[in-house]
This record gives sequence, structure tokens and C-alpha cells, in this order.
Amino acid sequence: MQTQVAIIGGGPAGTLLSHLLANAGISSIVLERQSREHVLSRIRAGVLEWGTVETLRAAGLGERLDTEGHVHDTINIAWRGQQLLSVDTFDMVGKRMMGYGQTKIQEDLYAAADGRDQQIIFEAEDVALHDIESDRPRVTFTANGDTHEISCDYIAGCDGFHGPSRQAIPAEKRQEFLKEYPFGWLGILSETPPLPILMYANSEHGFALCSMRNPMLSRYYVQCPLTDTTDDWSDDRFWSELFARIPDAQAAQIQTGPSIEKSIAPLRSFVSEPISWGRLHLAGDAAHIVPPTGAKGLNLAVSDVHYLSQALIAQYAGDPVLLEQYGATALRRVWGAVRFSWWLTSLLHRFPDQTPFDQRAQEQELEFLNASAHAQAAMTEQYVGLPL
Ligand code: RFL
Ligand code: PHB
Repeated sequence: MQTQVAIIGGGPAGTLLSHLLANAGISSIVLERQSREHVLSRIRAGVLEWGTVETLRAAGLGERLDTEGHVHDTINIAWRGQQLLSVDTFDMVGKRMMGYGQTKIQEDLYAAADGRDQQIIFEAEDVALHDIESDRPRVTFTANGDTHEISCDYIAGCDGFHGPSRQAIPAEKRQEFLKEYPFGWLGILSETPPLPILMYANSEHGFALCSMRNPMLSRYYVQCPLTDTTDDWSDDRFWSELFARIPDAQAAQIQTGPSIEKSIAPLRSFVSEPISWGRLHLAGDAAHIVPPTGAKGLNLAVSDVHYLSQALIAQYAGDPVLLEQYGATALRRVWGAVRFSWWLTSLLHRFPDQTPFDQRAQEQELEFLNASAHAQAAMTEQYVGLPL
């Protein structure tokens, strides 16, 4: 098989890249390890930065987003039981966010791919990268028991944290920056009306988050030990922990119901550098992971893909500069989001080894945030997304 860009990973990064390249007349083949149904059943992100919304719209993916997405311009932060800080992001920095689930973006991307006869090979096994330092790299894989080879100009590694692309960069040339947090997030989906405003909470029982997908679908999270499994968390236990962690006024507005999805995700910050090696370029979770506290992971995947698509388009038009600079350009924004997500995670969670001193300092930071419009503006500027 031959194509211009072989894309490993059919998640949001890989399928958006194939879409943006196709819009510019550049061919690609996408290899995805899972089935289409499996990818669409993973419940993940919910909050889009405005830059992400505009990138999707400009790519011709805005139609359902603009009808079904809902615009937020407020976030609430609760702490010490009943304290509540409400930040109007539009008043503060002139930007809003949009609530639109990652599942829907993925459905929109697959629908668009179907419309242009994009080759996406699902259930591709044993994907391996070859000759990435040559002018003609290759990707081999098996599908339905047969071995195939794709010969291409470039490989885009969009295969998430566990994929093979990052490992194709020689280990001695890679530097990995990793921080693992000593807790996870237990998340549920419930077919009940969400709170009208997204709320993060720091409480003595640990972190909680009340989010939404649509007027009859709520998404809630609580911090939990990494040793817990979903079997440890009956729905009753979940609701009573959530209510213990948020102010009474918000708890009184929440309707409980059976969970329709329940999962635990570990929290980590991770960056691998460089993100380009020879003809291989990484994008999204393949190159970096942020804890979900700042809602940045999907947004970073979109910004990487924005830079990478522009760079490949320029390269095919005869200008190599953007592609040479892709790593430096993308990583500058990545580190901004990595730092912000680490800060917000540190501010809002209870750490098992936190001393009474640490605890007071954390509460003082929340008090300061509450009292200072400058501190709120600094937080909001990063929450709504640093400019591309
Ligand atoms: P993905 O989505 O992991 O897709 C990578 C794809 O590569 C495939 N793959 C392979 N394909 C072929 N061969 C192989 N050997 C392969 N190995 C893997 C995988 O099957 C998969 O389909 O990475 P991508 O595209 O970079 O997208 C990143 C986002 O998915 C991720 O950053 C976000 O979901 C993170 N995230 C959030 N981001 C936000 O911007 N806002 C949020 O509100 C937000 N909330 C979240 C989140 C992630 C969460 N979890 C579970 C990790 C909430 C949660 C709970
Ligand atoms: C979500 O709705 O899943 C969500 C919202 C905000 C976050 C993380 C996840 O920070």
C-alpha cells in the first residue's frame, strides 16, 4: 500500500489529522488497533477550548457541534465545605468554553471520513514502524490474519499513551518527564439533569467534579485511591461521597440515579521529548499526558494536530520550515498546559502525604484565588486555553 502520510491511531488526533490533510488534498491511511464501536464507547473528555471549537468549525466539522454543544462561560470552584467561587470566563478574559463530548467529536470525524472514502483500517494488529530515519518510511501490520505494508512519506504517531510510535524513537534519544499522582478519578455517567454550572470541589474527603454532557446526562467524578476498583464503589457509595464533598446548596440540586458507566482513571503528567524523529511526528497522548483536572488532553491533541497539519501542508508546498519547527512549536503549548494541569491538580486534591502545613497553604491559595481578580484572571486565561 502507498500513501503520503501513514497515521497510527484512529482516536481524535489521528482522525482529525487525516481530515485536515484530506481538506488540503494530502492522502493518508489510518491504522486503528480497536474496532470502531470500541473507540466510540470510550467515555472521556467533555470540555472544549474555544480554539478547539474554531479549529473544528474551520475544518468543516462544526455543524452538529453548533447545534448540540452547549456554551459555558462560568466555572465554579468549591472548597472548605460551603465556600464557592464563581468565575465568569467571558467577563474575565473574553472567552467561553463548549461542552461537547469526545464521543460526539469522534462520531463526527468517522462520519466525515466515511463521506470522503477515507481508508481507516480498524482492528489492525502488530503495527510496527520501520526506516523512520529514511526518506521512505514503512508501517507494517496484520489485519484478518494477513500481513500488510504501507510505504509513505511521513508517519504520524497518534496512537495514545500505550501505542508503539513513541517507542520507535531510539530510547537513548528520548527524555521522559513523568509525574504520577497518588490517586485516581472514579467517574460515572448518570441519565439525570446536571448542575447548570460545571463545579470543581476541594474538600476534606478529597476532590470532586460535577460536569455534564447534555440536559439529561450528567458526568461526575470523585478522587479515589489507586488501589480501588469499580467493585468497591456501589452507586449509593458514590452519591454519598459526592454529596460529602460539595456544598449543600449544590448537593440539594442534584438528582441521583443509576450509573450507566463507571470507570477509574489514574492521573499522571507526562511529556516525551523530542516529538519528531526522522520522518516520524507524534501528536496527542502519544507524546504527552495531562491529568484531567484542567480538561486539556483532547484540546492539546487538537492543537498538536493543527500545527502538524499546517507543517505537512507547507512541506508539500515546498516550505520545510514549519515541519522542522513542529516539535518546538507544539511543545511550547504542551508545557503550558502541563504546568497548568499540574497546578490545578495540586490545588484541588487531597494528597495522602499532605501535612497540616501543606493543607493550610492549599486553603490559603484558594482564599487568595477567591479574593484576587488578578489570580482569577491568570487561572481563567489558562483554563479557556492559551492561544495557538
Ligand atoms: P487516544 O484517544 O488515546 O487515541 C489513540 C488511538 O490509538 C489507538 N492505538 C493504536 N492503533 C494502532 N496500533 C496500535 N498499536 C495502537 N495503540 C493504540 C488507540 O486504540 C486509540 O484509538 O489519543 P488522542 O487521539 O491523542 O486523543 C487524546 C484524548 O483522547 C485525551 O487526551 C482526552 O480524552 C483526555 N481527557 C480530557 N481532555 C480534554 O481536553 N478535556 C476533558 O474534559 C478531558 N477529560 C480525559 C478526560 C481523559 C479521561 N481518561 C479516561 C483518560 C476525562 C477522562 C476520564
Ligand atoms: C468531563 O466532563 O468529563 C470533564 C470536565 C472537566 C474536566 C475533566 C473532565 O476537568
